[in-house]
Order: sequence, then structure tokens, then C-alpha cells
Amino acid sequence: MTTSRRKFIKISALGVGGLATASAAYNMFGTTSFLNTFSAPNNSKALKRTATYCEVCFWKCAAWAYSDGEGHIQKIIGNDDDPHCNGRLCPRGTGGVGMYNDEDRLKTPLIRTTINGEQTFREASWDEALNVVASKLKTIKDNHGAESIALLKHGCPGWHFEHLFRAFGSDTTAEPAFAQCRGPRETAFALTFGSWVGSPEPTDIRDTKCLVLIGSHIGENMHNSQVQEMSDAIDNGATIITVDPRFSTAASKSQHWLAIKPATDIALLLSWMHVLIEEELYDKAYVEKYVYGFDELKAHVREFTPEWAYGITTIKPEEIRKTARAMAHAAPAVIVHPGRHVVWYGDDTQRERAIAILNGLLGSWGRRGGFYLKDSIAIPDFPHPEYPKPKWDWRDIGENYPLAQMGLTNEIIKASIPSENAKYPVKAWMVAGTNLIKSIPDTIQLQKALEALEFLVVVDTMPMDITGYADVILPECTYLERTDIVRSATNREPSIAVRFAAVPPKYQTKPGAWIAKEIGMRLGLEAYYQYDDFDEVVNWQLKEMGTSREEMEKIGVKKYPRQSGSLYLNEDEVHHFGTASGKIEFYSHELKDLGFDPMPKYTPHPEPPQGFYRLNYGRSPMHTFSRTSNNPNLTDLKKENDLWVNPKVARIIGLKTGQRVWLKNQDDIISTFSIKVRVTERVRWDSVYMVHGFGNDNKKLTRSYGKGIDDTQMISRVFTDPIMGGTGMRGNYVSIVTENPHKNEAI
Ligand SMILES: Nc1nc2c(c(=O)[nH]1)N[C@H]1C(S)=C(S)[C@@H](COP(=O)(O)OP(=O)(O)OC[C@H]3O[C@@H](n4cnc5c(=O)[nH]c(N)nc54)[C@H](O)[C@@H]3O)O[C@H]1N2
Ligand SMILES: Nc1nc2c(c(=O)[nH]1)N[C@H]1C(S)=C(S)[C@@H](COP(=O)(O)OP(=O)(O)OC[C@H]3O[C@@H](n4cnc5c(=O)[nH]c(N)nc54)[C@H](O)[C@@H]3O)O[C@H]1N2
Ligand code: SF4
Ligand SMILES: [Mo]
Repeated sequence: MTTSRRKFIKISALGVGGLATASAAYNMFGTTSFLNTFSAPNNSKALKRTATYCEVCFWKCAAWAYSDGEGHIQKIIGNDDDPHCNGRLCPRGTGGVGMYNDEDRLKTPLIRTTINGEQTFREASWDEALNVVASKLKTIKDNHGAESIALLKHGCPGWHFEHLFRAFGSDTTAEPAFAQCRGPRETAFALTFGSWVGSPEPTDIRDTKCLVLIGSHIGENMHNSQVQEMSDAIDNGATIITVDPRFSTAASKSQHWLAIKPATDIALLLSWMHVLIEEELYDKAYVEKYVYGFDELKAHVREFTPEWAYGITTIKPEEIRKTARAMAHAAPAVIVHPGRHVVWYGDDTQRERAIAILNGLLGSWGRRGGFYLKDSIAIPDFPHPEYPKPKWDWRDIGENYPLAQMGLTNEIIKASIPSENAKYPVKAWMVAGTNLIKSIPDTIQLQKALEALEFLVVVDTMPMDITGYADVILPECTYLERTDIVRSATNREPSIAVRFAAVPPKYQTKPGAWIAKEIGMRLGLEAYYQYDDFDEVVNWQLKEMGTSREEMEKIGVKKYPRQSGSLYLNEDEVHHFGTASGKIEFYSHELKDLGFDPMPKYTPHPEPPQGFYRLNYGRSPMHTFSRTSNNPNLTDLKKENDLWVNPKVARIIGLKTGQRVWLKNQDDIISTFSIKVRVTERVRWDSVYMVHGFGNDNKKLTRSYGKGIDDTQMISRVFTDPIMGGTGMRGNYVSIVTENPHKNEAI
């Protein structure tokens, strides 16, 4: 990268933040586990309580922030009335105060500059930084059109910048939550049931009798109310079936752990369908009433016996039959969970289709203990002129993937590389609330795009990896320091939650709403910003929704009656699904017409060569991706990731628990940092496992710099889903390097 125009800037540490003390004791499914992991210091003064919702992950639990009036947040606790959390935050949410207290935070706007031939950042005033951003955006618009400027975003800041971009004339937007996360399941469930799964997932876990988790590691994946409901379901005697090559926390709570060979899930799903149909265990009345294409499916799965699947998945035929019967026994109170991070092997939409079809056979969609029919309430738009129509947008950039339902980050990245001769070339990015270096696979392609961009502005709270590539860095204040958009999400009953500023912004940081508006005003977009302050927008919206700021300050969360009818399918009526046929589509003409298999098929995937192991990754209950890796509270609970290695592999290579190793992948990429080995039977011998989000490479992150390995660095190869453009990331292999490969390099 030394010859690059945009050199990654590493600034050495500037002071060390204080470590907060915290209790590491916590029990995943214990009843009091989430409460006050970090107890508030004794303080006799009356505390001010402010309504907020958490931004540590995207479950967005509503909470109360308690502050002492002197700029100290003493504690954050869950809002009892919130269906996302039921009054209890997960350890990360409780530790959210660490985001506010982290002394490594971005403090002022920064502008890239060259001093004595060295690229570095210099501090700038807001006025100067905003003027640079506005004038760059304007010049690029004049030269190439507003469409050539892309917005890559995630979380709440994204909303404010999306409004800015739409007003400016660009709808070239994407977020990693689609092509790197949920995309395949949304496309597959839309094809099958005519409805997205969405977030929170409409899984009726609290009333289920059987929960099937296919690589969905709830318990490590800490999506709050989902974990709580799973805990209740276990207490109520529900059968848990976990399909995971690794002995996950969920597997440890399961009656059936199916330690599947990685990349073979579609074979298992097809053989489950085979058993349900051959043994006539499927929900005949439901299928008769609601399904399109049952006969085609029956013929399709006839040959996919458990004996056939055994040869592929390594799961014994009796176990396949037993689990299929357990599901049928519980039906319709059964959930074959769609999962969430489902971009695995490139045929992910088809695997998700198989999951959707299996739920259809069991009659679980729209049934108690299966999937409830979700509802939500729309937040009214603050009045503004219509957005101009861009000449092209994210849909055009993703045109090779006909069923992409949102922008594809990876296609925008590709379109930013001049040698790709893209039909819709992208010249500049704004990145808001996403750390692309850690969230986007195909690291080589991403580097090429970063080098070619004419301009990159990053809005973040922390000096994360992506900020090192920026021309201008704009420091946003944390969620605890800002009034933000009103939360509305799908659930059993509609609800809204508010986020008001609990404390004023520290340092020179500003809310995303303010930053977006200031750029907008400099671009002549006053008509889209007919208010002084974003609080005005929120107050107006609350009034429109029959409540008020005063009421919401007191309650934080407000529930509304359902508008869409009953929570479950009404047995006396015929429900129309949002598919082309109005039925649950086991056979998809839409897929067939686009040249794809109308019903899912199993196709073998490549296997790791000799000496290599499949790289598997997942979540830690104490962290969210890379965003918490420097959090003073949460690093105290878990400082770095480790590498799970099967004892058989450890014996062959001669590894011991605690030993530091490096990784080298199939493309000869060597990890920058090392990782500690954890020898455990909980992982299969053909793969190794680590938690995502570690291995930060910016010295400004004083607690997390160099801690552990970044899984994304090892994911240089992707298998793209031809249906919706998701980037399958689990086809990368690593070998284990025991000698420091960097020892002769100058650091
Ligand atoms: N290798 C690998 N890649 C993955 C995954 C994986 O497991 N492994 N998971 C995938 C999945 S499921 C997802 S959803 C994506 C997630 O991808 P990202 O959303 O990119 O995840 P984070 O690493 O949390 O990056 C969030 C960024 O937002 C910043 N941030 C936090 N709060 C605020 C705020 O209030 N304002 C602003 N402006 N910035 C803020 C953080 O400092 C951080 O830089 O990654 C995907 N990519
Ligand atoms: N604590 C915490 N919770 C989170 C997050 C976080 O960062 N931290 N992020 C949230 C987000 S955005 C998402 S998308 C979700 C992601 O969470 P999930 O959707 O639950 O999980 P994944 O990351 O897809 O899957 C990880 C599991 O898949 C298993 N696996 C790997 N390969 C295979 C295979 O071939 N077959 C099968 N059956 N299993 C396999 C792994 O061993 C691991 O247990 O978590 C959410 N919850
Ligand atoms: S699940 Fe945890 S981190 Fe996510 S929003 Fe809720 S409390 Fe915050
Ligand atoms: Mo995700």
C-alpha cells in the first residue's frame, strides 16, 4: 500500500483510557443474568432518567439511561414495556456506557494531509471539514452525477445520510446487513411466503414446542428477546434441535445436536422433507389449503432418503428420522429458524428456500408457536419536497442479481474499481456506521476500490479501521448523546421507542442528524431541512402519532393496537400470501423463469485441501462485531478472540491451549496478528473457529489494537449467490502457522 494515493494511516496511541471494573459472572440463560452486569457506583444524588434505545447492536432494545446531571452516565437498564428486551439488557447493552466513556473516541473532525511526504490526519474545525465535504460532493456531482456518490451505511446514522443523499440526487446506497447478512433469507422467504422475515424475526419462540436452529447460534448471538424466549421455551420443555458443526451454546441446551459436515445443510433439509412426506407426517390440511407445488416437491424429494443424506452430511439416518418426527410431533408449534447471518456458501437463497419449504410442510407459518403474523406502525415523514429521481441507483448496480431486494455493497465496491469498466461507475463514498474493512469479504477487491476512490468521507464514533482510509473523518457522538429517529419495528404488536439525548455530546462530536443537515445546507438543500433541530422533527412525528414528547419522556415505549388482523392465521378464513400465486410456493415459477432451480437442490461444495481447515466464525455474547472490541467495559469481559482447534488437529500440528499462532489462507494471505489456541472437542476436525470482529489494526484503539485475528482478513474468496448477490464467506481455508511469519519485518 505504500505506493497508494490513499495510504492507510495508523496513528500511534494517544493516551490510555481507564478500565472500568466489571463482573464477568453471567449465565447465558439465567433469570437474572442480564441485569446490571455493571453495577452503578453508589451515588446518593438523584439521577436523571432519559429514554433511549441501544445502538450496540441492531435489536435496538429500549432502555433508560441514568445520568447524574454532570455528564456522567451511571447506568443503562432495559425498559420493562419494550418487547425487544422486556426490561433486561444483554451484557453488551449494559456495557453500552463504555462507548460513551471510551477515551479513544474520535474527538474532532480530521482531514487527511501530507506532512514531509508522510500522509497523516490533522484536526479541523467543523466548518472547515463540512465545507470540504460539501465542495467535494458538489464537484463530483458536477463531473459525474450525484449517482456516482455512494452511501455505505448501517444503523441509525444511515437514516440521516440516506435522506441527505436522496435529496442530493443519489440512491446509490447499500448496507452490509443485506449482502453480508440477511439477504438470502429475505429473498427466499419472500419467494415462498410473500413476506420478508425482517427484524426482530416473527418467530413465536415463547410458545414453541420445537425449535430447530440451523447454524443459528442463539445464546452467542445475543439478540435479546429471542434469547429470553428460547430460555422460556426450554423451561417449558420445548425440544431444541441444533444443526451446527460446532458444539455451540445452543447445542449444549439441545436434545439433538446434529454435528453436520459444513456446507451440506441442503442435503439434510431435503431428507427431512422426504421423511415428512414419505411418512405422511406433514400438515395435510394446511398444505391442501395454502400450498402451491406440493406434488412437484413430493416427486423432487423422493430420492433424498436419510441414507442418501448420511453419505453427505455424516448425520445418521435414524437421527434424521427421529428429528423429523420430533418436528412433526410438535407441529404446528415448531420453528425451523431462518437464521440471520446466512451468507455461507453461495447457494444460500436455495438453503433458505429449503428452510422456508420445511416450515410450510410443518404448517408453522402463521401458527402459534411457529411464526406469528407480524405488525408494525409507520413513522410519518416530516414534510419535504419530493426527492429528485436519479438516473440510476442501487437497483441498476445490482442488476446481475435479479432478486436483490436492497443495495449490494459488493457490487458498489466493484463499480468503484475503474478497471472493472462498470456500466454505472462510482467515484466517491460516504461511509456512516459501518466498518467495511471488517464487514466486507473479498479483501483484495475492497483494497482496490479504496485506492481508486476520488473521495471518501467517514462518519464514525471510533477510529475504526475504515477511518484510516478516509479523506475526511466526521466524529459522531454516541447514541447516548443524541436525539435520534423514532424506532418502529415489526413485532407481535406495533410499538415505537424514542431516543433522547441523555447527556450532551463529549469533545467536538455531533449527532448524525446535525452533520447531515449541515452538509445539506451547504449543498443548497434547505427545502429538505425545514427545521432548526432534529428534536423538532421527532416532536412533530410523536404528535402525529397521537402521543407527545412529554409522554414519551415518561414511558420511552408506546404500544399500538394491531392493524393487520389476528396474530395467527384465522382457521375459518383463507389467507392470501403475497406471492404471485397467493399461496405458499414450494415450486417457484419466478425462480424458474429467471433460470434458477424452482426447488432447492443439493450441490457439493469444494473441500479444504490437505493441511488446511475451513475457517468458521461467529459471535461472542460479550461483543458486537468490531464495534465493541475497544469498549472499556466489554474488553474487560473478553479481550480477544481465540482459535478453536479440535484435539486431533492439535495433536497433528503439536498445538497446546494458550499457544499463539498465525493463519495463512488459500490465497497466501497471512494474518497480521496472532491468536491464542483453544483446544476443544467442540469443533470438528475439518474446521477451526473464531469470533468475528477482533484483530484491529489501528493503534489509536489502545485496548484492542493487535488483539486476536480478524476473520475478514482471511476471507479473500467469496461465493456469490447468483439469485440475490449475497457474498458466501465460509469457503475459505486456513493453515496454522506456529512460527512468527513477521519476525523479520520492520513494524
Ligand atoms: N468476516 C465477517 N464479516 C462479517 C460478519 C462476520 O461474522 N464475519 N458479519 C456480517 C454481518 S451479519 C453484519 S450485520 C455486518 C456488520 O457490519 P458493520 O455494521 O460494519 O459492523 P461493525 O463492525 O459493528 O461496524 C460498525 C461501525 O459503526 C461504528 N459505530 C458504532 N456506533 C455508531 C454511531 O452511533 N454512529 C456512527 N456514525 N458510527 C457508529 C463503529 O465504530 C464501527 O466502525 O458484518 C458482516 N460481515
Ligand atoms: N453477541 C452478539 N450477538 C449478535 C451479533 C453480535 O455481533 N454479537 N450480531 C447480530 C447479527 S447482525 C447477526 S446477523 C446474528 C448472526 O448470528 P446467527 O445468524 O445466529 O449466526 P451465524 O453467524 O450465521 O452462524 C454462526 C454459527 O453457524 C455455524 N456454522 C458454520 N458453518 C456451518 C454449516 O455449514 N452448517 C451449519 N448448520 N452451521 C454452520 C457456526 O459454527 C456458528 O455456530 O447475530 C446477531 N447477534
Ligand atoms: S440485544 Fe443487547 S446489544 Fe443488542 S440492542 Fe439489545 S441490549 Fe443492545
Ligand atoms: Mo448481521
